[in-house]
Amino acid sequence: MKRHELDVYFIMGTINCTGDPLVILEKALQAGITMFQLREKGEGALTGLALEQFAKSCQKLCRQYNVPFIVNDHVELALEMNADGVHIGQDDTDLAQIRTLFPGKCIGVSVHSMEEMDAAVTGGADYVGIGPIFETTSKLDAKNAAGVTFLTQAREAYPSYPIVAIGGITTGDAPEVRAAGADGVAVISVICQSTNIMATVKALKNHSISLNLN
Ligand code: TZP
Ligand code: MG
Repeated sequence: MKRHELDVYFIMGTINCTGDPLVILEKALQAGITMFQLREKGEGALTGLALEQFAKSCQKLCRQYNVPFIVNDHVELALEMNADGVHIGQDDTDLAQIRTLFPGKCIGVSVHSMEEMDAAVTGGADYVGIGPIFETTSKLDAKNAAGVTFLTQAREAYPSYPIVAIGGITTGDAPEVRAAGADGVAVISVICQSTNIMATVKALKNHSISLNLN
């Protein structure tokens, strides 16, 4: 994968949204998110057919905007609907198995230590997610906010490996997180709760990349 695809990585599930999730997703796509992850979990999350239908609607929107559609955890669903990739945590299906199931697809792994990072890289992950950088209310079982210490170490150890930072990131913190080594920011609430998604996504973007590309 290209590192700039991680620039503004929007993650969402229906329980993160007070308004219509598909309207929020489409606004985020129009505003220029570079990657999308469907993370449908927690109390009240969709399951079964309702989940499948919602996932298909999200995938269709992402295709319209040419943005990769990644599925969190639901490996079978991701396979069945030919998603662009999956994102897994340390407690999920083994990376080696996932790599075999998804040849050529994008696989993201959440890591919290150098040991986990080394294992993800050698196991064939396409990118890693590092966090939570700051306090978050979007993940009930999140570890304590870790700041940018490990993110900085990970970047030093892997100078050109795709890394996205996650957890409590707002428009104001994005530059600090990038300066510490992240290729991009993965966010839930700052977009889901935004009253101006266009402005929020623009503010989250890496302005030096956009300046170079335009
Ligand atoms: N993993 C670590 S923190 C987090 C996840 C999924 C939640 C990020 O959400 P928010 O609202 O951007 O803090
Ligand atoms: Mg998981």
